[in-house]
Amino acid sequence: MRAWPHPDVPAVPGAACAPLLHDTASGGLVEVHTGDKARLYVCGITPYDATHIGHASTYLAFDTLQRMWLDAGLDVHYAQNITGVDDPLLERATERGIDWRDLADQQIQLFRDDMTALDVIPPHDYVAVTEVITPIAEAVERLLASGVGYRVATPDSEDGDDVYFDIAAAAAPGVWTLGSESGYDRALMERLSAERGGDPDRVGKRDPLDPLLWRAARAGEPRWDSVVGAGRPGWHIECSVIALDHLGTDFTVQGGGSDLVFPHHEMSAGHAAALSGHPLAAVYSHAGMVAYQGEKMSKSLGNLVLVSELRERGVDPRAVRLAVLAHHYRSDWEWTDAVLDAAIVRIGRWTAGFAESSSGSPDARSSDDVVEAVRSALRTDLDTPAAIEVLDAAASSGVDDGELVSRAVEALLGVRLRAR
Ligand code: 5CA
Ligand code: ZN
Repeated sequence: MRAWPHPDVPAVPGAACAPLLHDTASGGLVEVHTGDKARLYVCGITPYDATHIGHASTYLAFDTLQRMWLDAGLDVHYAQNITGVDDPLLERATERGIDWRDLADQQIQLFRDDMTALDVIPPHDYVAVTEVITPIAEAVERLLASGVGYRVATPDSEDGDDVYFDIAAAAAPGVWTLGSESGYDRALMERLSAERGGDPDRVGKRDPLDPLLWRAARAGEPRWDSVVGAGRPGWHIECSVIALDHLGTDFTVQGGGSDLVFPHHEMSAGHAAALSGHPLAAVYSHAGMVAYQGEKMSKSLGNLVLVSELRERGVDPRAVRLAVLAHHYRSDWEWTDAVLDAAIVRIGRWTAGFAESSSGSPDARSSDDVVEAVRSALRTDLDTPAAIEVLDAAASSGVDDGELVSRAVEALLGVRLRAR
């Protein structure tokens, strides 16, 4: 699938090194050992109500990570999926009386336009699940053959039975066992499984937490013929197969919002381990949830602030970006008009503060030092609020090389201050 255009990312002189990142699996900050390459997978949208500020915030978190890697001179390979067929998308299309494929196409295009406006670096591989049904079905077949997949009687389908993943059979200590990514206890897993697309009450499963690998076709639902029968893939196997096909095993970072820690990333890691014998990723990284009007911004609640609506209102996309970056990516925070207003003011101050070099002024700071302080803040788990604080202070005192600081702001925070 076509992604979107690559923004300019200027090179910044000076020494740079790759960031330390919080890893959900180990619970601490880790130095990601990458050699000269970094491989990143970030879970993409389910295209039925894109792009709200919560989505934008998650993609901006991993954009900051990628910018730090590029600054450190690493060769980055980034893959992202599109969950182009899934129950909520089908339900929304039915509600609106349109074909689910048309709804997905519209929303994917809106997402591309929003990511372009926000200067988010595109993935190299942008893959819709609908493009890779065959390799996914083949992976399910391999799991069935190895005894990690099993069929559950599905009387409401005329096309065979659903296939589930046997968590216990897949356990491989040191590679993956239930909880090795999330660290959650069983009670929490059961609650989250029920809330986030699982079906713990499905009769015939070996363990209530076993996730769906393949859904046998039901009347009126999208279906593909495949080696495991007619139907469509489960959710987690989609990301495992796309990630393995494009990045291989043991890639650097698996990312997404914290609502994906369980079951999605836990089970994606489990499926990948069962398919490959290796861990999916070295680090599991999660962005906090953005709320609006007191609750998590979500399509199902409908409390959305859409990037496209802000753009239509004439809001500067750079301000949207900076408003998001004013929050640490791992924190949960709330979008308000005040957050946006503060970012608009900040862009004005930075533009004025770094428009010229104030080398004659006694208070002017060394731009080299400012850039190093920004890098150092970002190096510690992508601390964008700390980087912004450094830049606020530098914009008020003046700097000896405004062009250098503007260049660093554009490269590392993705906010262009210089006129082209
Ligand atoms: N298609 C799946 C992932 S395979 C999915 O979760 N799609 S989504 O459209 O619901 O979300 C896209 C990304 O935005 C995910 O990484 C999700 O964790 C993140 N996200 C969703 N809501 C929020 C929110 N309120 N705040 C921060 N991130 C969010
Ligand atoms: Zn995913």
